Amino acid sequence: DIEGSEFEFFLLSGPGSGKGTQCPKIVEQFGSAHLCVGDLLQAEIESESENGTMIQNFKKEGKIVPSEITVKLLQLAMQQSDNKRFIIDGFPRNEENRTAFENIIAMQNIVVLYFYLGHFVMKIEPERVLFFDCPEEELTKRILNRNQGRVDDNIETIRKRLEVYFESTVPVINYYNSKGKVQKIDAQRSIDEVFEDVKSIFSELKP
Ligand code: UP5
Repeated sequence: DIEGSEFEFFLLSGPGSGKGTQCPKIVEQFGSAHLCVGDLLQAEIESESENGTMIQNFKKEGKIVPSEITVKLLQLAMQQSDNKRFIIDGFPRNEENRTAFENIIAMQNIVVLYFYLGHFVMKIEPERVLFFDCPEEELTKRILNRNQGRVDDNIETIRKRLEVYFESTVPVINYYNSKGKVQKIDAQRSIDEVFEDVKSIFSELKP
């Protein structure tokens, strides 16, 4: 349920940094809802919806799908969930995504109006942003080793995805960093070691 959600975590980092690997572990231990926008888009492709072909082409090119599509899918997934804790994986990927998402959350809040410590609070920003820090060569190596037949897991598309990441997503991470929201995790370690750090961040939150 999008109204009165307790927290949203954004997971923002390079392609292949381990977002999709860590999320199921977080869900298992902390019971949040994992919303991977890449998976929501893939479901659209597979359901052969009217936007499916266009989304597939963006993905093949490593480009960012227009916000009007991703925000709508995200909003629907949040509304359909019974959970009030969301981990949003791989989004917002550029400034346009960020402002489009903030606008829908702000609109919801105008309806709900949070009353907190005597002030009306518009909670339009995520509680925190997790950033998995990992060098480019390691990202490329991991994606090339994944071998799951993804249309974007080839060297040519990986280069484009990395370019888009540095050009468009890193500024979003920097924006949240300037607001003190970002928690950086060294992701060039084993899956279990990374999860130990993730766990300690989630353990600080109220149950
Ligand atoms: N692996 C994971 N952790 C490891 C570790 N610690 N040590 C060694 N190996 C590790 O991991 C990648 C691989 O590395 C796996 O084989 C894993 O076993 C291993 P994974 O957990 O899958 O990494 P992740 O960060 O999730 O990588 P992914 O490639 O899925 O990230 P992307 O951000 O590129 O993918 P996403 O699905 O979010 O997006 C795909 C495309 O969809 C985008 O390029 C874009 O075209 C589109 N999109 C949008 O347009 N808008 C959006 O908002 C979202 C997506």
